[in-house]
Amino acid sequence: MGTTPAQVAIILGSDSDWPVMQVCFRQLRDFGLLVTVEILSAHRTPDKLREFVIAATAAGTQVFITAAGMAAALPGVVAACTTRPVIGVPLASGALQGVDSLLSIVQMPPGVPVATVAIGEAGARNAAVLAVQILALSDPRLAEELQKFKRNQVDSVDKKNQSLREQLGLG
Ligand code: RP5
Repeated sequence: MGTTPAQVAIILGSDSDWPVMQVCFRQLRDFGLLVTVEILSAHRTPDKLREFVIAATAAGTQVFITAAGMAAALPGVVAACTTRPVIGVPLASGALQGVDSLLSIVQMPPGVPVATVAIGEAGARNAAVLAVQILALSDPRLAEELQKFKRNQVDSVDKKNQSLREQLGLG
């Protein structure tokens, strides 16, 4: 990490998670956030994972976004090592196509929450938006950007609605 700490740290269990999670990274960057990405595994590199989370928390990282597939211990371990909010993205790798990961991430014991989003790309995108919503509580610029984001979604659906109705001859 450089001298300015990342506001959001994305932690991936494996490089194989990146193709889905890059959408999360891009969405955070589009909101103008300082973001870092690390590949660290709860099972394969447990000591390094713990060291990173403790150091990033001390440096000022405000939200952790964690993504893993299969028996996904990563989000829970990160939540065990920090008091900052942790968002978990279940990924569809392995025979159970993400259901294993979803249950591993969402079923945290009381006192150690992980905000769990949908499996795969929808979850990756929502993890970024949720992180922005958390940070926007104390950042008026981000709060305004979120308003624009919502307005853009409304405009996009309006256009699709109009286009479909025209195709169907409904005016
Ligand atoms: C998890 O196991 C990773 O997050 C990944 O989704 C899955 C498979 O990892 P690789 O074998 O592709 O490294 O820990």
